[in-house]
Amino acid sequence: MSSTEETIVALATPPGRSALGVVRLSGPGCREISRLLLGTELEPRRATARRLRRGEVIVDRVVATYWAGPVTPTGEDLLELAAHGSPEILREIVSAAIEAGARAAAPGEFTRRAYVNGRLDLAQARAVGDLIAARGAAARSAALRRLEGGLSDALDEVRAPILELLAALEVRLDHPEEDIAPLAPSEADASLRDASAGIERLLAGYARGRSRREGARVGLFGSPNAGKSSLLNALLGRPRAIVSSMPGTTRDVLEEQAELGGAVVTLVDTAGLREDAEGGAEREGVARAEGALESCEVAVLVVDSARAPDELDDRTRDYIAAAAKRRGAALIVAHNKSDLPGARAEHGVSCSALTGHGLDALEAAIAAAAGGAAADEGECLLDDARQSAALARALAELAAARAELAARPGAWEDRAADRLRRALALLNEARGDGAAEAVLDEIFSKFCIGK
Ligand SMILES: Nc1nc2c(ncn2[C@@H]2O[C@H](COP(=O)(O)OP(=O)(O)OP(=O)(O)O)[C@@H](O)[C@H]2O)c(=O)[nH]1
Ligand SMILES: [Mg+2]
Repeated sequence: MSSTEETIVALATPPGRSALGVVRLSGPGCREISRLLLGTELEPRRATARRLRRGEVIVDRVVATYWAGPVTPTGEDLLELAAHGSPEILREIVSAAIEAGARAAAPGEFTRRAYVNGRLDLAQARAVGDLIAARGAAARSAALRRLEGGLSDALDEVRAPILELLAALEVRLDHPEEDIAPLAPSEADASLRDASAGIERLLAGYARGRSRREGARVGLFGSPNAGKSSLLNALLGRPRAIVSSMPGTTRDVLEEQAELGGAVVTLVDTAGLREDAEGGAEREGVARAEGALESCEVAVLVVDSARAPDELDDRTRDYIAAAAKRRGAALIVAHNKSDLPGARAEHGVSCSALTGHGLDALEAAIAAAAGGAAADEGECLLDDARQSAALARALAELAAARAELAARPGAWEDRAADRLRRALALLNEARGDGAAEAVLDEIFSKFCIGK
């Protein structure tokens, strides 16, 4: 679909009224089209203010910049027209460009051309989409790191020992007459271990990467009236959930996305847990809260710190703590209502949904548990299911190669080389080299037009 013979055009800024709007063109026709629309030759890389015409009609006064390919973001000639941000003007400019020989770009086509022309690899191209879609500072910086090639570099690092080992094997297999000394199995094993460890590190970052993008689920649990809904509202900064002094107010599970301490999370408010829940709706609410506990990465146990816990509170606390432990979820205890006289806080965070006291600390504790902590800033992240599946299969191939080595130390080269070739192909697949057209279509169709 993306014949690079064609010049494409699209609005690069969001539709609607704004101070400026940018129309972007990429392809071999940029120079000619700029001459037709602006009546002049543009000097490359120099922003020039000109009147833009559609036929005889002046559409707007624009700032036009032309870049000559191939050292441009798309790898082709590129033309950017910054106009006044009126939808009518911008539509006119796109129409004028089409009349002058461009065609409307498909979603993601600019980025796709960058990929086809070797300006970005597929991991980077995906990162462009992620960067634009990213909510929260952590997701943004992870996407930016991938755009800068962090993941590609990490994959190169993993590939290096495999390539080296394969080359050493192949020269021996292809030239048996040369009488080269056989490879020491222990050395080969060390290379394989190296590469495997690198892949394992990338895979370990996957779960965290995904929760960064989609947001970890953070559930608020506890006894009725502890202030779960009040805390949800306080963390969101708006009255999303109904709050009342009646225990058993919240009946359903309520979910809202929020950005806490740089991490995107999905906050989940639940019904207060109690065994003697009255009536169908409240019992159903308790059942749903228990269900929500099964899907959260972080459980916040909210307790009313101004009230001495009774036996039911203790059982609720134990139940939540046990469920969190069983699932490997982080547990944070929020001692709410710290503003009330007699409020006590043992281990955990002391806070008040009412006054806002301690909410910063609670946010920070949630963000750290949700994996958005600044501690792992430098880590390269893998957050795509397809890439992680390819890496997992590559890891299995390396394990199989090591098994060959262990099983037949005298005659392992041939079969191990086969495994290594497959592992390399899978690593290339993770990187997106030679991705099938259908895969590209799927990836780029998720982009908006103009990207
Ligand atoms: N003084 C004080 N009151 C609070 C605080 N947080 C909540 N409350 C009050 O406690 C009562 C219960 O609050 P909710 O947020 O509805 O409690 P909940 O845990 O969602 O209750 P259920 O949905 O019934 O399980 C309300 O009257 C709130 O105004 C707080 O930090 N300080
Ligand atoms: Mg509630």
